[in-house]
Amino acid sequence: MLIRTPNLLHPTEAEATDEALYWNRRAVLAGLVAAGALPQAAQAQTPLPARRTRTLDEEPTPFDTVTHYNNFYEFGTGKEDPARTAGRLRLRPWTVRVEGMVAKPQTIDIDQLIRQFPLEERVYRLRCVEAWSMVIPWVGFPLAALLRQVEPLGSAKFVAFETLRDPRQMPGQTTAALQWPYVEGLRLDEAMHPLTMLAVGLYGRTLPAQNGAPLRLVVPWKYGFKSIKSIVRIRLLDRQPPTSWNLSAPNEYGFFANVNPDVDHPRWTQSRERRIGDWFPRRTLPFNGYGAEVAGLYRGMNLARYY
Ligand SMILES: Nc1nc2c(c(=O)[nH]1)N[C@H]1C(S)=C(S)[C@@H](COP(=O)(O)O)O[C@H]1N2
Ligand SMILES: [Mo]
Repeated sequence: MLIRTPNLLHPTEAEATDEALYWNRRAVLAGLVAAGALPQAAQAQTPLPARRTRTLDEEPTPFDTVTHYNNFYEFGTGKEDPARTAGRLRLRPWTVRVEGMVAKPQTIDIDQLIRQFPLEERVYRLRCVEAWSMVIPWVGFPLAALLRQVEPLGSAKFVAFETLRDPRQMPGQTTAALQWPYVEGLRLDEAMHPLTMLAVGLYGRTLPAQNGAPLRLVVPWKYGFKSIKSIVRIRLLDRQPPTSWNLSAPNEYGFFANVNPDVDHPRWTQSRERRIGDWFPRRTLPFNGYGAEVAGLYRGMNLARYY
């Protein structure tokens, strides 16, 4: 029996074989779903053709790790809980309401959304506030494309995001781990930045439930908790919205949450991180390595105060 240490070592040949078996199993599952033998929630991920527009000079984290080491408190606080329990999330039908200070509020069906914008594959680093990181090939489109479509009013200055709230599908919501629903927010200029994306897939396929299916935010220069999963509502506001981790521990998690090696978390350093799969830690980069593109958004701001 293979002793699995996927978080410490690069995948071995045995693990690669495991992955082939895994995909084979997914094909069997897809057949069962087609035959109506399984609920929708257990559906296999379907291919999502996308043009690669951004790559990284770093090895992507293996699919198996990306989908079995997750933070998704709606499905438990353990890293391996979401992979086991998120299958009960019903992914269809799914709509996203975009509203607030916009000229054209809209309720959009997820499949319409996927067809509407050209899909891109972008390989980004994801840096969790807990000082680990991964490299993930996301599939999605710029959030700006969706926001432009609803025509933000001049008064709109912030964007608020909300995850589904349904304790029957999300057992973690029967606990007080956080206030529910999970909420996040960005300044409008951050939301409109070309690096900010709405992801609908990873590794060339629709998102697994545990990674935030069917639609999640990805903001690569911020700590992972800003990248809210399973979004049902997007609101444009004139005021800074509350955000889940800031509500839970305001002295530990700020609204901006820009990756910053110079501002330590009160209980641990942010100057280093461990890439999942690596043995040795590496130095954390300002803005997670995206500073050349985004530092200008914060010119003149004291980033130790606005953490
Ligand atoms: N709704 C919701 N979104 C969430 C979270 C969560 O608990 N609930 N966790 C966040 C945190 S802390 C991180 S690091 C990333 C993890 O994304 P991943 O599991 O796809 O790597 O999701 C973020 N989005
Ligand atoms: Mo995180």
